[in-house]
Amino acid sequence: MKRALITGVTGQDGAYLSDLLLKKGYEVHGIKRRTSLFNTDRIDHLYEDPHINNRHFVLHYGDLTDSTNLIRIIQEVQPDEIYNLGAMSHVKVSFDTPEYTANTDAIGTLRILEAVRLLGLTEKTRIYQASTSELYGLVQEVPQSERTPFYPRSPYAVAKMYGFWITVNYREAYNMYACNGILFNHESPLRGETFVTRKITRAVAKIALGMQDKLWLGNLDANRDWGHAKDYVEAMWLMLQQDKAEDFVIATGVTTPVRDFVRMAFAEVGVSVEFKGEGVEEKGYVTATSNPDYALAVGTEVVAVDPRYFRPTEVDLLIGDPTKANTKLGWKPKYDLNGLVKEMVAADVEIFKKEKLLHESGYKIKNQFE
Ligand code: NDP
Ligand code: GDR
Repeated sequence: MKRALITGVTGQDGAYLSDLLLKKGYEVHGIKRRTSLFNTDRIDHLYEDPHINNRHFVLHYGDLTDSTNLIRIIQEVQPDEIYNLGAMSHVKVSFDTPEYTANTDAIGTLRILEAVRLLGLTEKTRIYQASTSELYGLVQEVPQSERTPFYPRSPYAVAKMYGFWITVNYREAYNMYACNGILFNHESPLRGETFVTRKITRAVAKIALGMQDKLWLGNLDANRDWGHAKDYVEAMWLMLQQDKAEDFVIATGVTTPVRDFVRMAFAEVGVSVEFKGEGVEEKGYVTATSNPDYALAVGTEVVAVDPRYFRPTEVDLLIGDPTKANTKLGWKPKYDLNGLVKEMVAADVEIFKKEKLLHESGYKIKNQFE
């Protein structure tokens, strides 16, 4: 039985990857942080009682900023594969916490590689590093491939650039099986609530159900190559099953502006939205509704721009070229953007329908101590 260790197991990708590896018969170990509230919502369905023998899913407390702890866990687990998914992963927040972001995302990657080297596991343990399309930053060429030069545009991307190159360096210097997946944006119903797609699908559900008036967004002109996280964790696994460690771009090859994602999400609840105005004055209005369950008045303003969500330096256009992954890994995404939006909106409508029902039955969801 193969043993995998996942950092960032409580995150979106950690949850989908754990699921995938368990289905493939792996013993999966995950590193989770100690937090004052439970942070295991996404993986609770995989939990196994610690009192049973031969568990297939084991969690360890740890943090990418603590070398001693990483060394101890890696020594204990002796993993065949490490997936380094843990990170301060929010681009906008990285401008507020640049030093912490560098410590976790850049030096954290070094700590993993160095632990494997110090423990003499370089021949046994294969390493996947979660690199990102944010490395491309200021547009140098489109579509972006493994050969496109990097120009990072945030403390997050600069930290991830160190992670990328230190992974390449350990591969070359110590002959380790270590590789980078340069993954473009990937989303799902498990996506963190402050990333733009999930922020949109949650707001669309709440607006349709009469629980929110308006969605405030930042840059509507940004273009992203959005895929489904389920497809992308499959690519991570494939990258560690090859004869030789290499770096791969994982993307759909289709790019879409944030504004169109908003339209597509509203369309899922039968609401047509059109945008008028420019820059911070741009607004989205309801132009028609086709589902009587979600009747909003034509002309209602449902989207507006708040410059608070602008970034000091932005990444305007991402569109990936996944040819190498298609040909060498045989990887092709199963989801398209329509399928992704449909699944995300449906999941959020379910969540807020339940919340609304509880509220209408007299249960207080928030402010329970008022
Ligand atoms: P999430 O933000 O959903 O998850 C991040 C995970 O990292 C969480 O489990 C989080 O723990 C953990 N974490 C944060 N800080 C630390 C730390 N100091 N020590 C240990 N763990 C920590 O990210 P995703 O699942 O979306 O992304 C996975 C990885 O892939 C990240 O490295 C991200 O930067 C990268 N990436 C993501 C892309 C995407 O579109 N999703 C695209 C390209 C790259 P907690 O739950 O406690 O917060
Ligand atoms: P990104 O994802 O920065 O690409 O990083 P995010 O969803 O945060 O932003 C995408 C684009 O949407 C614009 N935007 C907004 N973004 C947020 N979060 N909130 C808003 O209100 C809003 N309005 C407009 C942003 O300016 C941006 O252009 C994600 C993360 O998962 C990274 O960890 C990962 O490396 C990259 O994807 C690939």
